[in-house]
Amino acid sequence: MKLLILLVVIVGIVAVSQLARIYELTSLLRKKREEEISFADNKMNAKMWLVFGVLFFAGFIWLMIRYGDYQPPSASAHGEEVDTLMFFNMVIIIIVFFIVNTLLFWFASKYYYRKDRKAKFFPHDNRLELIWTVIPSIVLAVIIIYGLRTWNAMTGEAQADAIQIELYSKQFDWTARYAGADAEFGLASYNLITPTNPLGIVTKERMEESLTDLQKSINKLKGELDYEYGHLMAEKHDLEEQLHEAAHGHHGHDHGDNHGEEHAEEGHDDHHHGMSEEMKTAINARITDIDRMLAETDKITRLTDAAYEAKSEKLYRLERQVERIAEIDDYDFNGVQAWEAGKDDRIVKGEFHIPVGREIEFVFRSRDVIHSAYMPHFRAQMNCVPGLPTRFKMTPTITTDSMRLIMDDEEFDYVLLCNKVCGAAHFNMQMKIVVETEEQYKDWLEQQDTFYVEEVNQEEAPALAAQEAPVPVEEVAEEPTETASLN
Ligand SMILES: [Cu+2]
Repeated sequence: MKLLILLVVIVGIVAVSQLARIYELTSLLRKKREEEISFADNKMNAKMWLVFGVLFFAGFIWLMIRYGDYQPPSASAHGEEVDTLMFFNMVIIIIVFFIVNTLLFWFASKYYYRKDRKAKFFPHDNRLELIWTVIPSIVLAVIIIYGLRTWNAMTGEAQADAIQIELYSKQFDWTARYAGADAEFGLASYNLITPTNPLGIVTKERMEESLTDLQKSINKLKGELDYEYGHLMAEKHDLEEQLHEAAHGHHGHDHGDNHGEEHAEEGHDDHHHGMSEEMKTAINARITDIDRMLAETDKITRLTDAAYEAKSEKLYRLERQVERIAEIDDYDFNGVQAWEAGKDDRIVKGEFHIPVGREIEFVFRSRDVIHSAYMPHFRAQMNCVPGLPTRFKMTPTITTDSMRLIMDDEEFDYVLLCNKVCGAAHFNMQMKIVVETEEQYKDWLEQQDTFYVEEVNQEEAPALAAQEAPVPVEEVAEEPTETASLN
């Protein structure tokens, strides 16, 4: 079908161009040059400019009336300000739009070509330059200052009693976390992510488990690198050369005793004329070691330079992870250790609830790529960046039930969307938001499991594990998000 349409279009273009060519050729016969346009033609064009201009404005006005009010009412305290800011900007843009386009159509129509008229040469005018530089500068400054003030008010510090909610994004869903009674989120580390602990919240058990796993991988890699045939042979060769050179240097020493003594006084003897006996013993011991290792044929690996490089890099990263986890050990929240703060955190998927009229402080994190948390009804949007927690505060002002009445839609629900094209299932990355009274909210929150129960009961709760696509720990941990460990 598409092919057919394409074919029709191509045939159409060919036909029109052929017609134009024929017209050109016949104009020769008619003794009239094709580019000679008559006064009547010009006059006609001038009129069409006006007609088109009027239709253009009419179309614009119709669109504004039909679709101008495209947003549902704002459901957050700061939303009103965002809408006012938007309205202010639109008014300025529309005024300029009408002025510029009126002049464009009107001038094009008025000054159509006439044989007896010559264009005026008007290269420069300081006053004009001044006017169209200064006025836009002032208008832009007003827009920017007004916008910045609104933005600063929206993103400023949250009140001390604001409810803390973390929105955690990954391809392709959202997880919400409530800080619990201590109003502190438990520390999370991407090194500790498992299918049952998708946010990587720190627990003592998980840390130990992770360290054991890491140590196993590290030992395996170290073995492969230590027993690499090419490197062992190169090292042996190098050591033998050193011994040989040392022997040679010692020989030369015999010929110049005085010279040697001078150097001995300066403490340079070893440096210049071979090595100490301990050094030789050490080198010989290493050579014996290498010979022994080379004999252990089952352990010997043979790696290309690239593979050796890649494995060394991997080893380095695993060792960094061990360091990072060790750092968590030292971390404390006002005297509470890292793995204690997370125990009362509540983790919810599918939908999350917030109370009307209370300030909510959102913290955003991302596991993989940049996502964008977008809550259109609350006029709220913030990027979720791997390794860089972001935040946003807002106060919902209309409950879901009230909004259903306002919208006259029984099915209406607030929604959290991803507003950054983040991959194949981006379109479906959403979470329902329920705004309700504080009592309803508290009841709902009470029913949500705390994180630690979840972790302990992980064998008894296969349903939760099944919800999450299993993420192999190593795969996630290998992502080069250097700053992602302690957020
Ligand atoms: Cu996304």
